[in-house]
Amino acid sequence: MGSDVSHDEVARRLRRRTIDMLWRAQAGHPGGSLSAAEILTVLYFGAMRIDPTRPDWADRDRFVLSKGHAAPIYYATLAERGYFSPELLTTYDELDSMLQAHPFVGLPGIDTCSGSLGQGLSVGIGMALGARLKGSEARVFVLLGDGELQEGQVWEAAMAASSFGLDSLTAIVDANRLQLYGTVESIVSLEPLPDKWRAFGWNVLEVDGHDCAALAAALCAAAAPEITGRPTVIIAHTTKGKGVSFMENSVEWHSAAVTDELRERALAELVSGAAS
Ligand SMILES: Cc1ncc(C[n+]2csc(CCOP(=O)(O)OP(=O)(O)O)c2C)c(N)n1
Repeated sequence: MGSDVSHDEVARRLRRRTIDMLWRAQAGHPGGSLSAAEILTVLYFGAMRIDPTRPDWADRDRFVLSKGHAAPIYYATLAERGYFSPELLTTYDELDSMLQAHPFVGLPGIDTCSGSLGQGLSVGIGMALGARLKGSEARVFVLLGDGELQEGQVWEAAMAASSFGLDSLTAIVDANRLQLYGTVESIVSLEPLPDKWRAFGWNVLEVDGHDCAALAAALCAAAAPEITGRPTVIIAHTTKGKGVSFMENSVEWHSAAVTDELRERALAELVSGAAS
């Protein structure tokens, strides 16, 4: 990690910054931001080969936040990693801010726009093919929501990625079991999800998406030399709203405004680690 701060502590800081951004803006997506805290921490403070002082470095690893509505925790991660000042986070969702509700290129560290669900894996394929053409060893990581997997384009991309033998591509599914309207299972079932990815030619790993060591090990395994010619998907089992008790497993907190009182409660829990 390059510092003595633990991954868990970084994830907690990202959650606190996220709550503050959402409170200030009185808008945004808490649940799907909080579920991804450890995933982003392990990527940006361990797995990815990046240099925040050179965001345009040609051989950097690439990240695509396909579930673009989780922008707040993404911005918090980039700030925490040193791409820009954390002060900029106070402008989240303001008119003319670089930190819009969904990511767009222009902010240091962001390689692609996102927000329209279903498209990010296709973008990641393009990045991985581009790196291959240039002889670059850059790896590409794409974070998808499980509700997002209900978009057909994801499966077209999944088919293409294995057909192209893109072993430099890793998809991570933030499998928090909820989407906007309810449980993923009750709306359009994805099961058996690991078998589906396998049938599409992918190497499949499953982990507890809040266990930083397990996530780090899975990301390492995805890059192992024996995984040749196949992309890897990591199905990360997570809790929507993780870290704030009243947001956990709550579809109401997919998108909702954080009041002054709830901000205080959330921040207090994120100091003490009161939620499960
Ligand atoms: C193409 C498209 N349709 C609808 C939406 C609106 N939308 C935003 S978030 C969301 C639910 C996504 O669920 P999931 O992928 O599980 O995300 P998470 O639970 O991790 O927040 C929807 C339908 C969108 N952004 N893009």
